[in-house]
Amino acid sequence: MVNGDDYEFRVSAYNGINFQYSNISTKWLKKSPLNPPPSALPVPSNFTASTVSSSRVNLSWSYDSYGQTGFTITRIDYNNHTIAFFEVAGTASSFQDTGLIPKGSYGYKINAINTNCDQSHSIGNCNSNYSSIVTVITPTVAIPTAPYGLSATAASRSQINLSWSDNSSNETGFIIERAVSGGSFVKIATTLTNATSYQDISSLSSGTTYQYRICAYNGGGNSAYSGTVSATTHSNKALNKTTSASSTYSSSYAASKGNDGDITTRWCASPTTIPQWWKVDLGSSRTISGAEVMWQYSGLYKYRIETSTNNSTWTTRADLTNNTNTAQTQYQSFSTTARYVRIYVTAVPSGCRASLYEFRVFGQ
Ligand SMILES: [Ca+2]
Repeated sequence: MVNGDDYEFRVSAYNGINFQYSNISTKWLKKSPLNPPPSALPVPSNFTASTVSSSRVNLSWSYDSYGQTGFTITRIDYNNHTIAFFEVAGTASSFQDTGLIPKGSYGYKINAINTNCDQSHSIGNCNSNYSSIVTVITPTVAIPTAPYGLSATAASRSQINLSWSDNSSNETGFIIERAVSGGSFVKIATTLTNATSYQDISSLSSGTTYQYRICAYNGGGNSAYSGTVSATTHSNKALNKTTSASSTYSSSYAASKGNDGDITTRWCASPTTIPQWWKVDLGSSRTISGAEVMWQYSGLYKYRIETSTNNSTWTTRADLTNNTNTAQTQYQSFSTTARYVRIYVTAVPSGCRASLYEFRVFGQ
């Protein structure tokens, strides 16, 4: 006999002369489930619940592939009454329950289901038993409202300033997150209550675009994120731009060697006498946040960094004529808008000429 086929039966008595059939009785074989699970579905394991905020609980569990089509999750109250019911895909291993209230007491249980299983003719293995109930209590404090209006502005080659609007009255502070080139966001700082700005000076590279997002936080959890914004740190605007100098030792030490991006080539003045100067035309008016010189030697160079908008009137932006720093590379921070930048050398180490490997002007 074949599973599910119909069969008819009749009987008769006989004595070798006459016989007569009984009525026909139709019977069928009991159908097994159409797509029965290979065996009874086991109960999901490692079922845990953890509070994320005063309104959200994260659930997770472990399950291999047993032919399940989904899981049902039941939220229950402290009287073991079901107050919500969720069904998730058979491939899921986590679920976020939202819309909860602060200081709420919740319990959860889960089971695996197989909706392909023929329930009407089940041999009893369609769904697994329920897991044990796990319980949580959400934090007392309501999560803060998300900040808005986040903006990011590059202030220099190594600083980006953030500002935003505080939209919550119960935050402990704000969490600042940063990403580079579409990478993952990483928390870089937390602020105090009511903060509306932050200066990021943590290991930024020049000419690099950074993305930022922020959220408010308190004991109840984190708010939603603000929108994502980005800013690019100032880059070297002097690279390969037109240069000139007070004198040149030889064509091998031309003024253009001072901004060719090569730290093995340098400008060198002709005489050992000072003063000497080297300047660059940025090509157009630029917002400038600082300049960096890499001298030929570590030693005591004294100098001024000057800017001009017309190549004739010069304004001192950094006065190092009383310099005591003997580092080979020196960065000076200043803020202006100009097209021409000049380094005016007033003293060099004994026996040396005015000579620099690279001069960089950082701006937008
Ligand atoms: Ca060079």
